Amino acid sequence: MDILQDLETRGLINQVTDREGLEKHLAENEVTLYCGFDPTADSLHIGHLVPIIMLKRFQKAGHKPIALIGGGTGMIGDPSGRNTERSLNESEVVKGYSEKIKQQIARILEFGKGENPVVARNNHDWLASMTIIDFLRDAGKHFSINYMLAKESVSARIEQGISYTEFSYMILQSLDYLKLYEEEGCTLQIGGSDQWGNITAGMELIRRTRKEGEETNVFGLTVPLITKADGTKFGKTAGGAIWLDPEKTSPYEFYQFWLNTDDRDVIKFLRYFTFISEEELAKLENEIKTRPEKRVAHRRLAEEMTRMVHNEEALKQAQKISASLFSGDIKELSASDIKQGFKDVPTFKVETKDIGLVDLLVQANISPSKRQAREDITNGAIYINGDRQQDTQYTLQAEDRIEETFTVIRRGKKKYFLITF
Ligand code: 545
Repeated sequence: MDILQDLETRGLINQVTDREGLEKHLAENEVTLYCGFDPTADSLHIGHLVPIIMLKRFQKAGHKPIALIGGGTGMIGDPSGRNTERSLNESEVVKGYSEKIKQQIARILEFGKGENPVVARNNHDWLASMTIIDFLRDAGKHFSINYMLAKESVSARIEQGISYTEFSYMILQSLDYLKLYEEEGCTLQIGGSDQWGNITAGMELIRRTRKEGEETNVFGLTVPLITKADGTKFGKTAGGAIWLDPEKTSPYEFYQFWLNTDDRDVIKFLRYFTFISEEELAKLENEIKTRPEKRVAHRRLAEEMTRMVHNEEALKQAQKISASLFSGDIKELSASDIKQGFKDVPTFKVETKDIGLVDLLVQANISPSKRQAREDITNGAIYINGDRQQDTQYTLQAEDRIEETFTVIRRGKKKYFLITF
């Protein structure tokens, strides 16, 4: 199947500048394409995944993707899709973010690996050294104010206000497309739907800088915004965004996020984020209909995503933690597993290691009073690291400290508490 057809079937095309022309172009050429990422934060989140994976789809289809890190544009800030002016970051900060984001994209796209490897570029390399005179003469002349004002990214901000800095952003992104067109033969730029204006501005600049009669064959394509069946925003949880950085969102939390996808969204997300064929998707869809309790499709989604963004080892760990927490049998968990799995569990630090269980339950707010604590213990509601403890005289032992660090107390079926020393 040709790549555009595949993208369409997956629902991955929002807008494309010339559908027929692009189809022909892709059929006849090894096309160089790019997508840009501005280092405006220290990590990407799952809202950035669709265009990254899209680059991989083109690579698999034999084309040549470039991941562009916006080390230059990240110093300015894209007004697209935002209703307020951004605050500027120091260049050292932008540099630090660039490195982190590049690493995250590298994990997914495996820079330099395989037949037609994905390459990374950084627009700081050409934008930072451009002089203001050249900018105004060579780029600015090709943009009429009317054209720029008509762009959604600008017109949406006229009332609120927009600085000259952000107003000029589209010219910088256009210069990138021109640069990559001239130096790498790049003829396709992709991005989220918020990037349509910037992408088409770049195409315009390429056309205007050609010699008389010179043909241009450049294209733009955007991916849709991800929507959810329940109408809430994709990728946001009570705890905030789902980050790609394992320090910000642990692989276990990441795995759980996908596992908890609404039944109605699972197949759509598998289509968007994985390379699973329509044939196999039909089987997974059937699983949801016939054996929903098995959660085969949910598991597959969580598995594919965790493996792609993190790695096999992180996936195995996330699965192990999930299984232990589900069954309540946590004996096999290491301190590192516990740190991930019990991140949101109430934590209490004890002063004395050999504290009596009753005192511990009260001090850690697990039971409201000593009387209740004793009752909880004798009733069999209290578990230490997964083992029921019914002795009210029990004192914590060295063996109760997992790797000298944690003790997990469970009250009843599901209430977990973490004790540190
Ligand atoms: C810069 C120079 C270019 C081409 C593109 C750019 C970046 C572009 C932009 N893109 C967004 C972005 O988000 C921050 C990521 C790191 C924290 O602002 N002007 O950089 C997002 N993009 C991916 C998708 C997007 C877009 O990276 O295009 O739509 C989100 O899905 O918002 O020459």
